[in-house]
Amino acid sequence: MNKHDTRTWQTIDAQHHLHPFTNTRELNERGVRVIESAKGVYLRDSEGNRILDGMSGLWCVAVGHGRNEIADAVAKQLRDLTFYNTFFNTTHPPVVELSRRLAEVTPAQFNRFFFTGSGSESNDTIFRLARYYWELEGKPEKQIYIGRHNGYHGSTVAAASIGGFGSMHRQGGMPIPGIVHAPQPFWWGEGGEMDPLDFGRHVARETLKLIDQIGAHKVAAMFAEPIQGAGGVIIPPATYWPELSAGLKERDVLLVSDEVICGFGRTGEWFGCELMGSQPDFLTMAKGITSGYVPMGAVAVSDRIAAALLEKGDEFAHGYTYSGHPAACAAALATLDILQGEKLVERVRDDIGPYLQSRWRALNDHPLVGDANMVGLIGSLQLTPDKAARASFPGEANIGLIARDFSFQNGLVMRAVGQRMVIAPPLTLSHAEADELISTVVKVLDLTHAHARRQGLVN
Ligand code: PXG
Repeated sequence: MNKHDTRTWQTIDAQHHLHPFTNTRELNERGVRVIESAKGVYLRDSEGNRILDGMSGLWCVAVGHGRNEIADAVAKQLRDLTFYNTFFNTTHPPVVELSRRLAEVTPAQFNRFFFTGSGSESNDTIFRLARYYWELEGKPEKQIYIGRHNGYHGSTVAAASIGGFGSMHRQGGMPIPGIVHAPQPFWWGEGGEMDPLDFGRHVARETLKLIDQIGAHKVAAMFAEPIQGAGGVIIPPATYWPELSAGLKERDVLLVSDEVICGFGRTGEWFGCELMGSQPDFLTMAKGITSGYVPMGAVAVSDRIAAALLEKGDEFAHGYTYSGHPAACAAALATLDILQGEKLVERVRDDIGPYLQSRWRALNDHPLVGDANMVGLIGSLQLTPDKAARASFPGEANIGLIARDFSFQNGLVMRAVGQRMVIAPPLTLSHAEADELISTVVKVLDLTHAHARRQGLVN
């Protein structure tokens, strides 16, 4: 590969690259940042800046960057068996081994796995599979899917439709028919005068009411993230999941727990549904499954669904060339070895999680912070000009983007989702790195506060 200076990379990128979730015209005017290498929790850009990767790439590099164990396992696999499909009466050792290992780490009801290339493909797979399941069960009228406003499930057609992002629905004729969106358990923004616990119960009941209005006999499944990630790390009140999951069970509506962000230790449990206490029928997996080293997704299929497919089903007419790609399986196996060998899930639950959480929650004392919350190593900061009133900044103030830019300039990747700052650092984060993260966030908040004062947005 060529070696260029920053300016040259930017020029060529501006000429030839169409970026995801980006206004490429605006980006080209601004000039893109070039990340050249990474090790552990640190990135290095083409200007030689060292940046703490507070977002694990894009919620995925759970075991940290540049681990030889994974790189070596992938290289060896590419030499031993570059590719073979898993369609026509064939399998290969890494996909067999990975299926067994996933059965060990997922909740007890999951013992069968379908492989994909991404989280989006996984959700599109479930979209087809859950309807097929109900056909096999003699209930073909169970066709409707429940998604949530401000939920994110990917960018393919079904996944984007189930997700609740208006910006996505406005382009390309989405959502497709057969999907109804339920409210989100976002107390800060939508809880009004209600106490958070009451609000959690209220949103769960509203969701169940919506299902009853449609008729539960017509509803196939509900898709939901245990904690909404891309929507701004919305950690639901403790009452939400128990109420919702019991109500879905009563109505025989399947639950899809989208674990693309929450899975593989992010919340301090293997899967977010375990922390929230729901009993899903499907798990959507991607990102952390390979720690982002190689693209891969998977669908965990519960025993109940698998039994119907195996006993009553015909060929499931669905599959991807790269379903169970050997190199991706090798990356996933090496990732599981690290997660288990270094007890990273337990470390998030008992050590680095509680440590970062207590320092993060202390940010509630900052005048700009309305709500600082974190579970495991996934957290959010709600920015506000007035905590008591739970007020928002005017949209045109772009306060989140201002804070995000201060963060990058000061050596920390922290994302902005509207007026929420979100963070999900690698699970390998050390205590010293956590201290550095927090002191940079304090600096970013001070800079953003000073900016807001200059703009007359706060007193
Ligand atoms: N489900 C969830 C919960 C996700 O977070 C997907 C599905 C789709 O996965 P793929 O692998 O198809 O991207 C995701 C992806 C953001 C952002 O801005 C988040 C994701 C993707 C892109 C941007 O936070 N999550």
